[in-house]
Amino acid sequence: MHDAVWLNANLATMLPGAPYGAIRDGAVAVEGDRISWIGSRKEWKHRARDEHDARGAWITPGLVDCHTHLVHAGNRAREFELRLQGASYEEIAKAGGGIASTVRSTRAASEDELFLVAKRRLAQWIDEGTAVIEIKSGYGLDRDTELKMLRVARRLGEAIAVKTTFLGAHAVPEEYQGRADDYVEFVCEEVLPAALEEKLVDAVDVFCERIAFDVRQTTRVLEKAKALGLPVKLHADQLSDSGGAALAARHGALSADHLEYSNEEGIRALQQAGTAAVLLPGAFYFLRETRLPPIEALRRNRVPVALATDNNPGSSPLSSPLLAMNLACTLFRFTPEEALAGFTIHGARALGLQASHGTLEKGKAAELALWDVESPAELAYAIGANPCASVVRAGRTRR
Ligand code: DI6
Ligand code: FE
Repeated sequence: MHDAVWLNANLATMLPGAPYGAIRDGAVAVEGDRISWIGSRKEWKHRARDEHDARGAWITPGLVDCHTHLVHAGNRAREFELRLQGASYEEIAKAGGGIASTVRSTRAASEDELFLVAKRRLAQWIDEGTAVIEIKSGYGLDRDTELKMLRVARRLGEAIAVKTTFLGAHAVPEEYQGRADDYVEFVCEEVLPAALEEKLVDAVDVFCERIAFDVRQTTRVLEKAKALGLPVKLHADQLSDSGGAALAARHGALSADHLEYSNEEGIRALQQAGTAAVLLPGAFYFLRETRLPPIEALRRNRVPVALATDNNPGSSPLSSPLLAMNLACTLFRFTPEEALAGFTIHGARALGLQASHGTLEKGKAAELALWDVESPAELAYAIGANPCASVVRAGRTRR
């Protein structure tokens, strides 16, 4: 006896084979928090305590947003205005705005204030069928604020599954100006160990970029993370080619993110290391980038390509996974199927969750999104619509 079954549904399993791994007129059953049966309706000869009529909806795995800076205080609308008057993102950062300005707001906010704004923001992900969200630190840049951000991220785990990423090496804070190496030591020897001790860290990330940390400094943080037994990720080649993709691959990173300026060698290295690429069309759009990520090379080398919102106040104030899918199609020429794969099977892979999330398969987490659409391409097609009809979390209908 299964706990519940959804009948009269089309299933986008996202498994390779058919487009979207589709099973038309399918059935999916759950027991506890796992998928216990999936297949074609005709073969469903079992019983379940709850029978749901999905009314022809498409069911996908709950979405996975594998790269966000969701926990932060304040906003940067003023910088948006300045950029519209001609200032560049890098100029604003160098003049003490940018990340530093969000650091000031985030340090000033109490943990409860930070939790409330983040929770309000998070509602949109839940409404759009998200099952897992990754949340980075990196707007504290001191011990207490980094820990505060990570605690807030953990608390948000009541509403949705959260993976935390320590991004202490996001920028050099004002008090360490001109002493970037000392800051890197502080991050490695004080902040990261303290965060780990409170069990606040699932992975470690570094902003490897000419306005942030160079390859040597990045390597120091990645090696420390590995010595502590933590998986790593990397902000790589967003604004310039600093060999970030190859560096991520060399360290066996879960993912290398952004990649606008990555070269083919770096892409091949990702493939060989099994590192996922994460593309962030929100940042590309909002910064009006013109250099496209190497999408053909990623396809040719069969690198799993995840998509994410990169939600952050400076380069991607985007709070919609669905809109990110649309942007990937219009700006990067993704197919709608690639876009959905980016937020399911490949997004899960970028967080090391491929065994439990990202596809509809027996034994995987019972995290489902039901969509009022006639075809799954509609998810990436519409601009600003939300056809999510309901969400199943840990086997139970939550929305
Ligand atoms: N890359 C980005 O695009 C964001 N962080 C990063 O490492 C920008 C963060 C910000 O401007 O606040
Ligand atoms: Fe980012």
